[in-house]
Amino acid sequence: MAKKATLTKSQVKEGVIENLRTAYRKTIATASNAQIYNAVAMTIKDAVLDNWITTYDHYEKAKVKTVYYLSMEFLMGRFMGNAILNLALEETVQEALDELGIDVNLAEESEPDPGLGNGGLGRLAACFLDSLSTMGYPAYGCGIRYHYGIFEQHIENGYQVEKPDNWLQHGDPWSVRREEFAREIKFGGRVISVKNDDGTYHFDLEDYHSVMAVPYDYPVVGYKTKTVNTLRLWDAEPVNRFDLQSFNQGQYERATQEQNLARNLSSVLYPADDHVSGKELRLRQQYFFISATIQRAIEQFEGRHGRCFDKLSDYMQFQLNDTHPTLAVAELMRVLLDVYYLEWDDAWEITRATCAYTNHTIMSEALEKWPVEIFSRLLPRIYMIVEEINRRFCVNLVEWYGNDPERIRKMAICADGQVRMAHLAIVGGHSVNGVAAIHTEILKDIELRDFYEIYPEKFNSKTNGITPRRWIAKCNPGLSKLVTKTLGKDDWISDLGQLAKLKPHADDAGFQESFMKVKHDNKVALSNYFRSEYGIGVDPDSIFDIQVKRLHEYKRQLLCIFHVIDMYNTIKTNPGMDVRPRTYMFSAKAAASYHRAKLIIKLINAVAEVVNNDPTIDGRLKVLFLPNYRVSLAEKLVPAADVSEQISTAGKEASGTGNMKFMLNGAVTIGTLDGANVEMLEEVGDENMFIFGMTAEQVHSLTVSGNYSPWNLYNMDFNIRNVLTTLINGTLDRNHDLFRELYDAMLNGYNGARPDEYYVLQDFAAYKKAQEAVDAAYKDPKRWAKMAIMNTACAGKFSSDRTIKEYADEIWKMKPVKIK
Ligand code: 26V
Repeated sequence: MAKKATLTKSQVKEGVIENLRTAYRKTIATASNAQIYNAVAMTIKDAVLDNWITTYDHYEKAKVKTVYYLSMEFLMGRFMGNAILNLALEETVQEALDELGIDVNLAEESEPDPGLGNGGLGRLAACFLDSLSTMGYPAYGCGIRYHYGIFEQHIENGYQVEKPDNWLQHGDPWSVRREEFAREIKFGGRVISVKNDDGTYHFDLEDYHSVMAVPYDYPVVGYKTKTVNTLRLWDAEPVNRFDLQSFNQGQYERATQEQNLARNLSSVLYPADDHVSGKELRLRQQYFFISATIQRAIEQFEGRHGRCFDKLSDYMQFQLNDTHPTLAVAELMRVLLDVYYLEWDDAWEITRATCAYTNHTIMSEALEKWPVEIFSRLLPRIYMIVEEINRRFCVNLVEWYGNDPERIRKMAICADGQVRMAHLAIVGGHSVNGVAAIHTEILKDIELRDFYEIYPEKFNSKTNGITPRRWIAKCNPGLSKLVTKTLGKDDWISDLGQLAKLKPHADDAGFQESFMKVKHDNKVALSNYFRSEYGIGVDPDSIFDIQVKRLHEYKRQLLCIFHVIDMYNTIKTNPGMDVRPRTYMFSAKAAASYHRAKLIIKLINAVAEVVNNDPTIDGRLKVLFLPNYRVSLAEKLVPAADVSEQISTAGKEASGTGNMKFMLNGAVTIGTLDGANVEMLEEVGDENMFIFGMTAEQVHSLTVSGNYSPWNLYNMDFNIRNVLTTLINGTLDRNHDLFRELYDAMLNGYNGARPDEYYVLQDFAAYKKAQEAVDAAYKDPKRWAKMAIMNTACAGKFSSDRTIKEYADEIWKMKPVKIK
């Protein structure tokens, strides 16, 4: 069909009918929902293609500086609704589909939710891409086209059960396969030196195995702009599919081996974000997408600028999303040394000026370290380069500090039989950033202190953000309409600071009423969804209290469920108690191998079972565990929340981004002084947020002192004792022993861990008090409405547009580019 930058209603209609006909041999009457979705998606993608091409023609001609956001994870969420919003086609598509008798919602709900990430880190990458395009920064997101994303979570008998997520099953209408950019990626083998014409040498590999990396490009459409950037996901294919000869020459075994290598490589996302397992396949995945990305980027540079590699960093920046893409440092060195024959010192200077590293966690279990044995066998040339980087770095350390073996062992890139990726990323780049102010301070003061001492100029902070397109405009049309009506225009969607203009309306009775009506409508919509999806009813007049995020001990889902148990106990002994009815909603995936996290899921379900079926509770408490937390579920929950639970042990949550989504949508936060909560408090003020618990400093000194004794709390605090007893007295399970592990973990420590490592009991009393304050505030509708409005009004800082501008100004030194 005709390709135009924007679509008319009749073009949408024709496109859908035509795509159904040509792709599926179907009509609207006979097509399945998935087919209809695909046909609509293809129509919308068609409308994007011209701008996509124009954008890259312009980038090529103007030789623009480009950022490569390198990430193992992109948790994009559904494409279609977002593309329709950003193209300003909502009404057109709605009307066209209405006239065709297609339900837009049904079409949108038929899109699989691509779960190519674990949690915050992957979702942040997706929000960043939206902001990059919206603000006009030339950018690529580069990652892996996993055939299976994060597992689908089912709950069976209260337990998490993982099922494969076959998101590509019905096709992939947003991607364009770019076979012309396929590149060979080499693993294993032996390093050999090869004589150059001028008598010098360079290194190469022989007897290696290889796979082809084939890029699939996905459009990233800017909001109401012409810019369309690219998310480039690399898929692995066997080399012999391109080179049938090796097959014919009887190298059957080798060919099958390489088939398998390819099949495994891009098959599945590693579904754990809590610890590193040192699995070889993950290292393979990392080198696979990094080598492909770097090879292609350097070729593109050469095409535009020739071999003036001393200017490389003026034209491209590689942002490393955590340590997962850190091989970029060594791979860029390899290409400059072995392909273009640069001198080490020149290559090193260029590499350091081009790479920048973002740290997303201070949980030491999640720091990536690779056994030298695996690393050197799988990537022998890369390992040589890393060793040389390490050797030179250690020589520098001796120059700076004298011969101090302990310091060298602590700071080296290779030590104790391991390659430490964070050290490589810090040494091999020009920037190290944390993702919220408090997080960066902890990195500088504690976690990365030694490195801060030698490279203070590299350290900087970039508080995370979320894209207002998906996280209010798309997911909360009611609130968006109200904001637009109140501010007169809708340009706040790409200039979120303007929400501050709502502040004067926070006391206005009329505005309060409209605002709370939107919230109530969203709660009703969510209740209806629960009824149709799970067959459960919830009271939209109850407080919607929501904790959704990965399941981790440090995030303290336990604290929240302990409070529910405490409320339950309290109402049971005090049946006339006057509390606002509350619906507690949890949703969280646990890493498949994280036993404790899975037990906590079982506990939440066990509490739900008891509380929801106890007639004395009489609707005052309700507990839901919503299976399969994912972006599209978050989009339904966030607009309906009254209370947002952000209750991690202070000092442990690097930033959090769910906290920002809830704030933006007018939920009030109950939270600790952790991550970005600290900055949310600065924006919204303590009269509009419920802050409780120990500070990061207090947590740190209590830990260092070794003086924490949960038994004292148990003995002194009746409520705590009662909660813990409930875990083992048969209330929650008949055999009494299911939750004894949690009981022991709290009081005695379990399997060598410290008792109550995350200070759930220590913060319990403060949390309970804060929850009482929540209850009291909710009883006063005007006060609550004002708080809710102020949260939305003060959320402007947390737009990822602001974050990206800071990265561009301070790290990448880039300017936006206008596409005409
Ligand atoms: C670590 C690992 C370890 C090895 C196995 C696979 C894997 C996958 C992911 C990770 C890193 C998890 C780090 C992460 O998601 N951090 C979150 O980043 C958010 C965005 O900056 C931030 O808001 C959250 O506070 C932080 O927990």
